[in-house]
Amino acid sequence: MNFPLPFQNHLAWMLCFGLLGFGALPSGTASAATPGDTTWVRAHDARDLVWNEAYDAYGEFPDASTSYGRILLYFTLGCASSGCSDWDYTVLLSLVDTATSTEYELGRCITPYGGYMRNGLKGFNNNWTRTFVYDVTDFAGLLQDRQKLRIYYDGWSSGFAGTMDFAFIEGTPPRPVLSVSSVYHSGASDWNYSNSADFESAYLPARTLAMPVGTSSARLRVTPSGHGFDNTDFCAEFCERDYSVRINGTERFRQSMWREDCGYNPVYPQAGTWLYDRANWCPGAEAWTHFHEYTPESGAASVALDLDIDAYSWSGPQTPSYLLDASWVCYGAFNHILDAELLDILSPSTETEHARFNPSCGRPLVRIGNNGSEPLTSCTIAYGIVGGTVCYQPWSGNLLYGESEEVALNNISWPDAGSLSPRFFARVEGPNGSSDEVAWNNEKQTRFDRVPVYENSFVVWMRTNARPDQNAWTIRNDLGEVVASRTVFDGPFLLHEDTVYLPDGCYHFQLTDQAKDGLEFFANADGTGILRFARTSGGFLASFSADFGTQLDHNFTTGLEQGGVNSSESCEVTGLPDDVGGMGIAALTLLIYPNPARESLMVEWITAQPSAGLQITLRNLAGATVWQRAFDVDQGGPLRIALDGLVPGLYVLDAWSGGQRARQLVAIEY
Ligand SMILES: [Ca+2]
Ligand SMILES: [Ca+2]
Ligand SMILES: [Ca+2]
Repeated sequence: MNFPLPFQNHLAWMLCFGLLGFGALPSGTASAATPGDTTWVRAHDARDLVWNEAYDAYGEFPDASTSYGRILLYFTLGCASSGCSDWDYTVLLSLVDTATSTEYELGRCITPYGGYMRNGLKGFNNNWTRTFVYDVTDFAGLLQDRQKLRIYYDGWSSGFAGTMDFAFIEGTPPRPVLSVSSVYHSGASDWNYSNSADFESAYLPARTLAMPVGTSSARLRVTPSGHGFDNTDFCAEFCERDYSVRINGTERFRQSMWREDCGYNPVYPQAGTWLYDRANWCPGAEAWTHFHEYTPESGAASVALDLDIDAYSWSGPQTPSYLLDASWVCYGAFNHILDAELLDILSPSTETEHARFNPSCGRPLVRIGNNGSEPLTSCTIAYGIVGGTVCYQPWSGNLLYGESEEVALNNISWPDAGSLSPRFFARVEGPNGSSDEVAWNNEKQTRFDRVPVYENSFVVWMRTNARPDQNAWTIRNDLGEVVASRTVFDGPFLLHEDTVYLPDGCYHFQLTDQAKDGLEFFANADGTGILRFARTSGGFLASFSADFGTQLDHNFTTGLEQGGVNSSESCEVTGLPDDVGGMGIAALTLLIYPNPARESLMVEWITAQPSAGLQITLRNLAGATVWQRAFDVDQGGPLRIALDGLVPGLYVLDAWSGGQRARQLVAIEY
């Protein structure tokens, strides 16, 4: 069925798994009714989920009068008031449109083997929570006024708890939603796969989907998960299969229903087989939603769509089954041509999602994306510690609408991390050398923890288990260069003591396991290994969980606190716009006076005020930065640069604002 949505209220973000860091929130300050302002709505508040049933609550959502650029569902899973269950159960989150009795799935996650959380073992206790974030902007037309929100807990023993928080971020969406249709929806009913023909005719028949007048693009969002395994093919939980989608008779999309990162789950270790890869889910993690973009023929009023799971046969006591949800969303024309986004700060971060490689002292890692209709081919990423030196790094690539990319940034000036509660920020500027049409999604900030400090020389103290051939470790410096490693071990159940000497700096230790089952796992016969760092003088510096799955990552410094590390990279140099006036970089027209200058230098823009903040750097002719500062957009002009303490001579002034740059030689006199 098709439900027309009366309001242009949508943002389509094709995240590979619809997750954003909870702490990586937009950094804009709130004021009345401006883009980026966020309205929060809570629908379930630590609701105990203790039996296999639907838990309903009503959300009081904003009315249709305000436009939202994005709507996110933050679902926080925790232990029930009676404690966490031992088992991995499916949790389905949905909106129930009571007018049509249609249930729209908004997200799906699987509980962890929660005995560890309940019992206070392995670093967990009853206060454990994990927040999953789902982009539900496609359902904007339904998330209005009073609506029924459902948590279906597919578990048979107590229990877990769930909280639903919706964030409505004001703004104009990239393209308006014209309609959203539920195409396939199992809900919590297992769809049994006896054989392909029966399965397809019963659950996944071909559909004809109407498209409203004005549809210029559409997408299919599909969330599948496979369950059951007591059969010859271990299907559908432990067998990798594809689904394919035909539109008007032609196969347009093919997608594996598999997650191969369960052994790198940030919620670890757990009881049970937490590290086995599965059919699009992991215990304690979310089921991924796959997004398929489609451009219909101009004027087409409908499409014929058919989703099929690849045919297979099996035998044995347990029938494979699937939970599957698919929605079809039709959109009007794009609202923005150029809209880059800072999607996530992966490192430094305190997010559970990124806990495997944080805290960090090394290169920051961010994810940028394109929400505009024009491919994003370049931008500048400004970043650093809030209130400290601003670093700039140019990025180039080719991101189509909805695509994203991780970007490793050059090291930041960690001495700026000296404040009590430092925050890190990253911001995209100047997409394709031009102005960004949507400002609210350009910047995010994170809080972060310090890494531990070790002595310059210590011992990597590792006892192998029965399968040392699966393991190797490396230590890399902050440039990513391997400075110590062991890739071959002398034999099983042997202690290896490797003394390393590391000059003052930031380092990344990594231990890998090709079998993805760590140095200890209850469900194999490999016995138990041990990994510790030890002092050369005796005693241990650090101990690590042997039950780590795929890979163990650990960042640390030697000799200095994190805040004292001077990176061997310099972000100021990297970010200098040496190609001012070159291709793709618009000139920023500034008036810089007087020149020569004595006590101060004034900077004023000649034409329009810059749309992004203005950064100004002064370098001497040896290339050393002698003065640097970022100005807010609304600072107004002219800006005054005090020249106190600068020796007379020639200096290079560089100014950036978004994708616009200016450079001028200035002289300072006595
Ligand atoms: Ca089918
Ligand atoms: Ca933007
Ligand atoms: Ca192993």
